[in-house]
Amino acid sequence: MKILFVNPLHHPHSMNFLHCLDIVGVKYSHMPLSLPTLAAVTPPDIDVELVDENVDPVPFGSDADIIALSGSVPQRDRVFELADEFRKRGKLVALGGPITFDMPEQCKKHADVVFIGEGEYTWPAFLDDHRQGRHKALYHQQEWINMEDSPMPRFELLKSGQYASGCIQVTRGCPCRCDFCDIPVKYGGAPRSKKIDQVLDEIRALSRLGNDSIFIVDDNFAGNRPYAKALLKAIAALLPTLPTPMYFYTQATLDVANDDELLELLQAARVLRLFIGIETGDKAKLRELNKRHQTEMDIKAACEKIRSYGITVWAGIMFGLEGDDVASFDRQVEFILETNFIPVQVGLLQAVPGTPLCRRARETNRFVELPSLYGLTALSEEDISKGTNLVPQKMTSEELERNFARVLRVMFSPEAFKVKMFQYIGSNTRSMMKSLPAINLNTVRILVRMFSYFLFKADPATRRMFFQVLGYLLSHRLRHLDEAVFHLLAYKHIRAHYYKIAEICESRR
Ligand code: B12
Ligand code: SF4
Repeated sequence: MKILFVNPLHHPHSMNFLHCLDIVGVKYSHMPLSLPTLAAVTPPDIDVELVDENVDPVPFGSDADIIALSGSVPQRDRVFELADEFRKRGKLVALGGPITFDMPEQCKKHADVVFIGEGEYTWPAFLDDHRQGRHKALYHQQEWINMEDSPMPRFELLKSGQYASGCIQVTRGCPCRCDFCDIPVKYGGAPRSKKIDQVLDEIRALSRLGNDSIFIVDDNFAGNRPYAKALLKAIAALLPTLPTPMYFYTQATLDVANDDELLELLQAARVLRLFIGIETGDKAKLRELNKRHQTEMDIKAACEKIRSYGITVWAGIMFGLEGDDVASFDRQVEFILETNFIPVQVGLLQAVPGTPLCRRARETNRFVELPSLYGLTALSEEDISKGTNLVPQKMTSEELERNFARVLRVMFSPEAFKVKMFQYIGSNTRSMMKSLPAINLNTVRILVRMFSYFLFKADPATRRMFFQVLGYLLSHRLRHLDEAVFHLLAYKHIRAHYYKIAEICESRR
C-alpha cells in the first residue's frame, strides 16, 4: 500500500511572508507539521510520499492508493479542488486538519474519509480498519491525545532548504479563555506537552537538516510556566552543541513581561521574537474580550521590558471590536505607533465557530453566514469575501471596511515602518557582536538581493525609509543588525499584503 500526503497551496496571508521569499531564496515560510507527524505514525510497511504544494507541484499521476490531505479554512478552495481531482482519478481521499473542525459538512462532500481533531490515534486506527476492508467515513478524536505519543515528525520527507524556518510543536492547548479564540476549544484548556528530550531530538534533527531558525508553533508557549522554563534551560544547554547557530521564535501572552526569570531564559535560549496577541490598547475592550491576563498591565511598559531582553514583540492587533465606532480606528493607530512592537497580524474581529463570541453573535443575529466562513482579513488575499462575519454595532459595514483600509495604509506606510524601526533599534540593549548575522554565501546572496530591491525596485518613499533606517543603524553601532535586516525584508511582504487588503476593501465601496 502507498500513501501520498499532500499539503495544499497557501495564498499570501499576513504571516507567510510570500511577497519577500524571492529575496530570501526559498519557496515557503514555514514547514507543515501535520503530515510529517502522520507519516511518523504510519506503519513502516506502508510506502509514504509527501508533497507540499507550496514547494513542489502535486503529482496527479501518483500510483498511491490513498491521498491524505491536510488543510485549514483559508486553504479550502484548493483542498476541495485537489480532493475532487484525486477522487476523479479513482483514489481514496482522506482529509483532516483544522478545516474539518469548522467545515465538517463541506469536507464530507469532497473526501471519502474525514478526520476531526488530532490524528495521532485515529490515523493508524483508520489504516488498520482499511486493511481489513471496513474503514469508516468519519473518525473523530474526542479526547485530547497524550502529547508524548506524538512522535518526531518525519522532517526528512520535506525539502528543508525550501523553507525559511523549521517548525516544532511542543505543547497544545491554552489555559486562557479569550472570548474570540478557538484554541482552547480545538486543542483544550490545559497545555499538554512533549517530553523535553523529544523536543531536543526534534531541534537536533532540524539542525542536522540545515535549518538555522525554528518557529515553535505553540499557541501559548509559556502556558505551563515551569515546563517552559525547564525546556528553555535545556535548549540553552543544547545550543552550543549544534553544528551551526540556531534561533527561535514563538507565540506567548504579554504577561511573560512579569516574569524576569522567564525572560532571561528566553534570551539564553535565543528566542528572538515573540508573537503576542495584544489586540487593543483599550482596557475596557480587553475586559470584554476576556483577555484577563493583560487587563491590569501597562502594555507599553511590558513591550519595552520584553524588548530590553533583545526580544522583538510581534503583535496581533484587531480592529472592529464589539462596540467600536469610527473614532476607535484612530485611537488604535495611535496606540500602535507609540508602543514598541511590530504589528504583523492585523485584522478585523471574526466570530470563529465554537467560541463564546460566536455563540453571542448568533444569539443576537450579528453572525453572517459567509461562504468563506471567516471574512477577508482572517483569510488571505484571494478570499474576497466580506471584511468580517460579524455585523458591526456602531457603524455600517461600509464604514468599517473603509476605515480599516484607511488605517492599514497609514500603519504600513514607509513612514510608520520607519517609526517602528527607530523605536526598535533605539531601545535595544543587544550589542553589535550579538547582532551580527551568520555570514555565509547564503546571507551574502540575501543581502545583495535586498539592496538591489530597495535600490532599484522599491518606490521612492520606501527607498528613502530604507536609507534612513540604515543611517540610524549605523549611528547606533549596528545594534540589532540581524533583526533590522530581517524586518526590512519582512516589510516588503507586510506592506504588499496589507495594501492589497486595503485595495480589496476600497474596491467594494
Ligand atoms: C503554525 C501556524 C501557522 C503558520 C503556518 C504553518 C504552516 N506550516 O503552514 C503561519 C504563521 C504562517 C499561519 C498563518 C495563518 N494561520 Co495558522 N496556525 C498555525 C498553528 C499555530 C500551528 C499549526 C501546526 O503546525 N500545528 C501542529 C500540527 C501537528 O497540528 P495540526 O496541523 O492541527 O495537525 C493535527 C490535526 O489537525 C490532524 N490532522 C491535520 N491534517 C490531517 C490530515 C489527515 C489525513 C488526518 C488523519 C489528520 C490530520 O492531525 C495532526 C496531528 O494531531 C495553528 C494552531 C494550532 N495549534 O495548530 C494555527 C492555525 C492553523 N492557523 C489558523 C489561521 C486562521 C491562520 C491565519 C488565517 C491567520 C491570519 N489571520 O493570517 C493564517 C493563514 C494560514 C493558512 N493559509 O492556512 C487557524 C486555522 C483555523 C481553521 N479552522 O482553519 C489555526 C488552527 C489557529 C486557530 N486560531 O484556530 N499559521
Ligand atoms: S488568544 Fe492566545 S491567550 Fe487567548 S485563548 Fe487564544 S491562544 Fe490563549
